[in-house]
Amino acid sequence: MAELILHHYDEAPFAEKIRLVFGIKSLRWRSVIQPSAMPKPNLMPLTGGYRRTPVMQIGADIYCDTQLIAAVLEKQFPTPSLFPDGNAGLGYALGSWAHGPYVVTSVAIYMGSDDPFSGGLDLPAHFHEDRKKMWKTQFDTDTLGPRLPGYRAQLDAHTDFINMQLADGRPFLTGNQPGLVDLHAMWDPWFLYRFAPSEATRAYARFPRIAEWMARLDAIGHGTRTELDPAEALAIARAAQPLAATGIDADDPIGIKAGTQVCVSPVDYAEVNVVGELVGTTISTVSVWRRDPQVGEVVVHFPKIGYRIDPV
Ligand SMILES: N[C@@H](CCC(=O)N[C@@H](CS)C(=O)NCC(=O)O)C(=O)O
Repeated sequence: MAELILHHYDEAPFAEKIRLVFGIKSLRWRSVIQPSAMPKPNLMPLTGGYRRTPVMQIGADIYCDTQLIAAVLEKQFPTPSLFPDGNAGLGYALGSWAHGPYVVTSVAIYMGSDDPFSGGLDLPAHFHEDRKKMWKTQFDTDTLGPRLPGYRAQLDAHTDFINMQLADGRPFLTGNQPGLVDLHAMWDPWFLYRFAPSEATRAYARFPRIAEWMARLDAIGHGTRTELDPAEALAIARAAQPLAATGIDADDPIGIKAGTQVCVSPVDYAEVNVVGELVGTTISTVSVWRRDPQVGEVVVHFPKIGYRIDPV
């Protein structure tokens, strides 16, 4: 199999989720650092416009969204499993909680707090404006101020779920081993401690088990990471052929024929039309073929949950 390449940046909490998957499974992977805000000239040729982080590349196959990336890695590298308690369906389903109300709450707190750079991270000057535009489907950043107490109350209620799981002294949320449920749940503390530390202190200081659990997750590490130049990643895609098309799932209710030009877009935020030829669907994924002058033929894969598929 071609190398696993992760397009990411160190500060991205969604990327941390996948770095921890690499850690849990002790995988070797190549790290391509992409900008934390637009423009992303070395990513667009691969994704056709999708800008979110992370993106996983295996040769000329491009996997968008951590829901799909985690599922692909679980399939290719089943042990140790991301579902140590065996509840894969529940583990994947919790992604819709994590990526929806849970994450949006913390991002709103960060965006609405007085100083968006309070975490002292090395962010570009236009980061706040970039994120304001990106999150506009979920909230209007300029009017968040008076709503912050409400968002903080929401966050505390979500945090309480985590605390409940840890209350019996177990090391990880589903038992003795870490899994995808931990990675869904760690997003908000991981993000807030880095991007809005005073908000993190307010939210988590009274839950000492959360800091202990975060330290255990941190100790997992990221597997074996070696850096790769973005231009080399583009060259790898150019030299590779995408996997053979799987065709349309026999029970697919979308009713679009293989070979049709379609556009795929996230529906929650950072909407963009990735245009290509529909080459495959499964019950949970959609794949589009594209040709790009810089990378030749690539297939871009998305999960169906959280994405819209329309004929062009
Ligand atoms: N549902 C997506 C969300 C990814 C996401 O929102 N990532 C953040 C970074 S942690 C992002 O894309 N920020 C804007 C950017 O990196 O351009 C996933 O699970 O991968």
